[in-house]
Amino acid sequence: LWGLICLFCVWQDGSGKLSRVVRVGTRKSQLARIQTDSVADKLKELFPELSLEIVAMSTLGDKILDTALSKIGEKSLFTKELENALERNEVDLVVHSLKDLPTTLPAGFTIGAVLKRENPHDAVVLHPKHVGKTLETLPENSVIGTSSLRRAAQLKKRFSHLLFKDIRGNLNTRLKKLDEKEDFAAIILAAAGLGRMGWENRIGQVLGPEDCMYAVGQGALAVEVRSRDVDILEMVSVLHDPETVLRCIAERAFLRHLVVCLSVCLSACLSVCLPLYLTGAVYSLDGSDSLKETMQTSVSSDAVDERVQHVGVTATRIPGEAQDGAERLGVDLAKLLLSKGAKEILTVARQLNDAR
Ligand code: DPM
Repeated sequence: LWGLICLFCVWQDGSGKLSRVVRVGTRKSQLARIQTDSVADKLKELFPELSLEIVAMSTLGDKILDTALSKIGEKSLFTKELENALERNEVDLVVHSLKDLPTTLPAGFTIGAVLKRENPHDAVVLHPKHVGKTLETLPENSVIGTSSLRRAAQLKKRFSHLLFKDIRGNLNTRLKKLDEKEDFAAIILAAAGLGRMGWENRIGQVLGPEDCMYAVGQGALAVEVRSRDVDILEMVSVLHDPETVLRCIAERAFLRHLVVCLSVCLSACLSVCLPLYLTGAVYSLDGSDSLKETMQTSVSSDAVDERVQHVGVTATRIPGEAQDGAERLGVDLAKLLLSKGAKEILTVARQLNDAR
């Protein structure tokens, strides 16, 4: 392993000095920069001789700020430009939130590292005048800002005294819209993103799975690389957190199976623990129709490394058998929900959302 890494790091230039610059692509938002810097710092710690350069770029998702996310739809909105830069060799790796990465990556790319998951839950950020309240105690007809169909569907059903409206923009923009106007009583954001921004103190309430199940991959960072770039793949693979990898393979397999079967782009939601228990659910847009099931598998782990992708993830250091088991769990759970009518719920949800 070290032989390989050093071969890659030690690149002789004309002057005989060590120089191999690894370029790291990122979006320009503050959250994206923080996430990228945290991964770059870890790489520098593990490979002190490595020279890293951060390349920041805007993506389509950053430019279209006035349309509901669910309308402009594709998850690749935030990742396409970065993948183009990877393809053109302008950058060597890209740091993403795993939940923003489609479950099927374009050919030639793979997720070379999934880092240890932070708090995967969603959180309520309250307007300053409502501090101390919860979703339950907010006044009748209070407006909650979220562009996530997943969050709105679950919360509408549970907190029927509240109204839900789209809110767009990066985290800084959203907090500003919340604090400086009277449009929203609260907004819903991922606890992980708030934590990375240093805004934990704005969290009024963390939503457990009984209130709002989190999205596939939420709270974990992923490093996307060219799948043929064995040196970079080998280098970033030390960042993998085995438990997070297995959980996220199960989650992504679940979502991919639903998406492939239905060709819908709706988030399904779930939570996992080891030994792998996977709870998955699908919801109609207003949450009135839903299906939720839990399945489990024991992930045995004796098999050897292999460079096989599991829902886009390459994790050579994690036993292939365990990854297979996690992927099967996700697919089986999706099949179970489909057999109980998930297809009908998601098809209607999709039609209604398209017509909004
Ligand atoms: C995806 C969704 C959202 C992001 C949809 C969902 C939230 C959109 C919104 C797929 N990507 O979760 O149902 O609130 O309008 C995103 C955030 C993070 C990664 C911000 C957030 C940070 C947390 C993480 C946007 N992507 O969800 O509050 O790394 O998991």
